[in-house]
Amino acid sequence: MKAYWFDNQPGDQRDDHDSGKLVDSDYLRDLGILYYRCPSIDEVDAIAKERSYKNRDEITVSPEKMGDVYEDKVKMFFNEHLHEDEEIRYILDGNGFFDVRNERDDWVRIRLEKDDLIVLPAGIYHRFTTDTKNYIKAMRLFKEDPQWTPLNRRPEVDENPYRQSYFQASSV
Ligand code: KMT
Ligand code: NI
Repeated sequence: MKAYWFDNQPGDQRDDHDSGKLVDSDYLRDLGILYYRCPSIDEVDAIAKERSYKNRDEITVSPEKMGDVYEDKVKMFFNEHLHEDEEIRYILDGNGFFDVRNERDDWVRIRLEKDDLIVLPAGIYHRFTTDTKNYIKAMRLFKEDPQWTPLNRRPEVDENPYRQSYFQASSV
């Protein structure tokens, strides 16, 4: 895992967009983001148990797996959105970026690799992309009744109660 401020430069979303300014783990914690290194599935199982996650699936995002729809999917994942539940991802192979907003609407880019597990809190605006290698395999963990629907950013979504609670809980 590596977290840094997004450079806001034009170019492919899959480029690094690394401004050179790192973001430390305390700041991620202030945003409500949890990060764990899980070298084996045992650590993932423990986190899932503690947080009452009962289900999981695996997704491979690559042109090989997705064929013609790959480019569209990658663009869709990159639409800024939030969820009314946490988003937990455990990286099984490959790489990808989660971009998360702070309260000033700056983007923090989080680069994930194999064995990284990330928990994004409900209500945080974020987006996802593969990198230039165009390959990631990830486990998605969810509770029995996942509130996974992405709510794309718009004025009504800013007023969403889960967004409001996130704002109150995060300390930046
Ligand atoms: C997401 O939440 O955008 C995804 O599930 C993308 C693939 S998982 C790394
Ligand atoms: Ni999401």
